[in-house]
Amino acid sequence: MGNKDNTGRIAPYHNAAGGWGALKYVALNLYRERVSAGNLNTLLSQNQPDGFDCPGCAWPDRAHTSTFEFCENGVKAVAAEATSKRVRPDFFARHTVTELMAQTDYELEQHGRLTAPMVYDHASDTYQPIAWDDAFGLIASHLHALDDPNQAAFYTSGRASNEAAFLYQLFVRMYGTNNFPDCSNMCHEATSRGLPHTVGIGKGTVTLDDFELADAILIFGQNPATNHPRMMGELRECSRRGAAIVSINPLKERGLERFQDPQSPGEMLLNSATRISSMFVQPRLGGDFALIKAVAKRVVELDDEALAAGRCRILDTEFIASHTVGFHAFARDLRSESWHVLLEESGVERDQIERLTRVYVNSERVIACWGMGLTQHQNSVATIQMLSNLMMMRGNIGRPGAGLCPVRGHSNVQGDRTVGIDERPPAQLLDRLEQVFGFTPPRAHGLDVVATIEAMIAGRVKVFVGLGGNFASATPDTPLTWQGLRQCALTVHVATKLNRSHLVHGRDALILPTLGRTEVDLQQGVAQGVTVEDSMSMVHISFGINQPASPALLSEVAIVARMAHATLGDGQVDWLARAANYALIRDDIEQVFDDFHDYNARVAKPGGFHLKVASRLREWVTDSQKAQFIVNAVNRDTPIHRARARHGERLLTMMTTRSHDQYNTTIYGLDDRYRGVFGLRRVVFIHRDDLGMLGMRAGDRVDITSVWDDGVERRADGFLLVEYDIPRGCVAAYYPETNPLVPLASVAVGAGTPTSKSIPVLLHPSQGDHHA
Ligand SMILES: Nc1nc2c(c(=O)[nH]1)N[C@H]1C(S)=C(S)[C@@H](COP(=O)(O)OP(=O)(O)OC[C@H]3O[C@@H](n4cnc5c(=O)[nH]c(N)nc54)[C@H](O)[C@@H]3O)O[C@H]1N2
Ligand SMILES: Nc1nc2c(c(=O)[nH]1)N[C@H]1C(S)=C(S)[C@@H](COP(=O)(O)OP(=O)(O)OC[C@H]3O[C@@H](n4cnc5c(=O)[nH]c(N)nc54)[C@H](O)[C@@H]3O)O[C@H]1N2
Ligand SMILES: [Mo]
Repeated sequence: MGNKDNTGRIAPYHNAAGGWGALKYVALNLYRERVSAGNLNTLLSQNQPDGFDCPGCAWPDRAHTSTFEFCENGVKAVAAEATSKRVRPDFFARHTVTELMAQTDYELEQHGRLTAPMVYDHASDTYQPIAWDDAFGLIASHLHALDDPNQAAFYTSGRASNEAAFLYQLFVRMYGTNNFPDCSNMCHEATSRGLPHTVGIGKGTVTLDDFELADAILIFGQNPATNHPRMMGELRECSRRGAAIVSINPLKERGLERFQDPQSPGEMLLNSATRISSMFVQPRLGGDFALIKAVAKRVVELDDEALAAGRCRILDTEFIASHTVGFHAFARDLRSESWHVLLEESGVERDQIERLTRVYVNSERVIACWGMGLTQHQNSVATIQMLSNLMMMRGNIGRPGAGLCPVRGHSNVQGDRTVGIDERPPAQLLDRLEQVFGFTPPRAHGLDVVATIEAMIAGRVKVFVGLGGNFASATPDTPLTWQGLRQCALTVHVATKLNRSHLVHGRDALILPTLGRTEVDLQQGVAQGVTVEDSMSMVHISFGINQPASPALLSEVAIVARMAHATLGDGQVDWLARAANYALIRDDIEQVFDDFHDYNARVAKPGGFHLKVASRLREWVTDSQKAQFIVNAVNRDTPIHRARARHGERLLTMMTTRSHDQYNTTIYGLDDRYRGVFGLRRVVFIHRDDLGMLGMRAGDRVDITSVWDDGVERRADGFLLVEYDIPRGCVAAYYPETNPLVPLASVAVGAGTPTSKSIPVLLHPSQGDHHA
């Protein structure tokens, strides 16, 4: 992945997030992508009632019913799709795959939109054009040649629409497997697996309206100024009306301090800004479980005191009595928990815990938001359940202005799971598929992302199909993953842009270019809309408006339908009829999922509709029919603890995170404005005293190795040290460059998520010359 970016500049950022800086970068991106005048209009149709859903993030928007909402990183996502640059067959003729492998992810992205289906040719080491029918024929022949359908795996990235995802899961289950590795396995899986045990549903319980009523908003492990910029507008309003906003994050994210709203003429002209966080708590990486447990312990103690003094109770005793089970065991566990352990493991001082507890108990209505900072650790499931416990103690679930708010990433990652992309499908879903479509779906659970890679390496998975995404770069343990992909008999990628996964290929390989969400999707002369579900369970329809990047592109729905048709024929399902009219797929979805009743009629209304979330209504779909308090102990024997016992304080915990100029593995530019990094990506953020401890200085270059017990050397070389406000013992760097350091076997208990925010690492003075 090259080290060509090590020539940048480090300059701390002192302004508010957003503001003129955001506008400047928007202009820069539109220029870089050479977005044509016609396509510029696209930006005004983003998230409009009759426009398209922003392919950026899953944060909901009021604009689907009202006015244009401006978002710097939304513009970048749209510009990346609306670019006038093209990768045509002659580009592939001019560059061998080996040559392209030498380019960075940034360079690959810059070539523009894919225009024609391509097949890999061994003799020339190039991709060559192939007719669509021949491409589908090749897929079908590979799938037919397998001894067992479980030798194929079907990946989904969270941009796929409900229609594409539903058809895909139907095809794959009819073919005979539940192997659905999914980007969410690396993302909010701990939320989706953890919450059902406590509140019954693995989704958030709030809507945007709740933000107008909340007295406090706790933001755990999330960087909205970069990853969900539209959330900043909401936080700005909350802050202005006096709500407390607490950021719980090891990194002192500048973007969470102050925000200048590019949509507020007043703020822009006066160059003023709104303070966002009223309090900043910096736990050590992975310390949130202990921190939340400590706050819960204080809540019980304060309630004991209130009870003894005859004051108003701190616990919501009514909610606990009528809606929950397990409180007594939970409270007993909290009372016996050691303060020493909680302080040491959280890395947070006692008086900070006290202040955080006071904010929590003094607020009538609290919303807890969280992102990847909670989900990508070994103890993620337990952490999210502890947060749910804490919220339940004061009845902060299923009440106006209060609730759980997991903030999802990809714009339709939540919808994809809703409509059946699930390697562990509930029996109820399979029963319904069986009834409606008259086939026997496979019952055995399938492979998630990490298990798919393991199975490829072991030769048990031989065909890989990716509906979007960039599997080779997004996944952990890069050299091992690449070995697995290269051992495959066939790799297929449905994509809009060239990426690493197309170059790290199987014996046979296909690149199938597709329409983006911003583009008109005409089927038999009729424009088709696709539906998506945002992070707050709002479902709405999206219509593209730009001309397709190439006349040869097929929609994702069409690609899935024709792949299914070529493989299974049309005996049971008329695939091609569905590709010709997506409303038929929505009718199918309605038949399988009761909550989608009157689907076509309800998405036709501006703003769409809210999918029922039972926990929001205080209906608990758990075994006990109640919300369940869950006891979990602090784990003091994690890989990090064991590595530290071996290496002492030189052992650091590393998080991998996003810069301001990237969308996951897509690198738009080389700046991370709010963190003060310009023109480079290979950096490690580190505490000043850790620099001293290591005998190093800011500006030194280091090589990084990770510590794991399987004898494999994992390394990433040539990183610049940047002094930063981050707890001692913790460091941060960008993904995907650091993915070679994440051991494949290091996953969240109960969710299988790679622990990409707690990697045990050692830093070494750099050996090589990493300048280009
Ligand atoms: N522009 C842009 N938008 C995006 C994306 C993008 O790449 N670019 N990606 C999309 C996707 S798929 C997702 S999932 C989301 C990701 O959005 P986020 O959830 O914001 O993901 P990250 O950037 O990985 O950073 C998470 C934050 O968690 C903090 N953190 C790390 N470890 C810990 C910890 O142990 N405890 C706590 N409390 N905090 C911690 C980091 O300092 C960082 O501020 O954004 C989506 N939106
Ligand atoms: N170390 C580390 N690893 C991580 C993370 C981390 O924080 N740290 N985060 C994880 C998370 S949260 C996630 S969600 C995953 C992301 O994993 P993925 O979803 O697999 O990766 P992306 O980079 O979002 O995929 C980008 C590619 O999608 C294709 N694409 C874009 N738009 C479309 C479209 O409309 N249709 C189709 N078919 N293709 C399209 C383009 O070709 C582009 O190159 O990465 C995970 N990996
Ligand atoms: Mo994600």
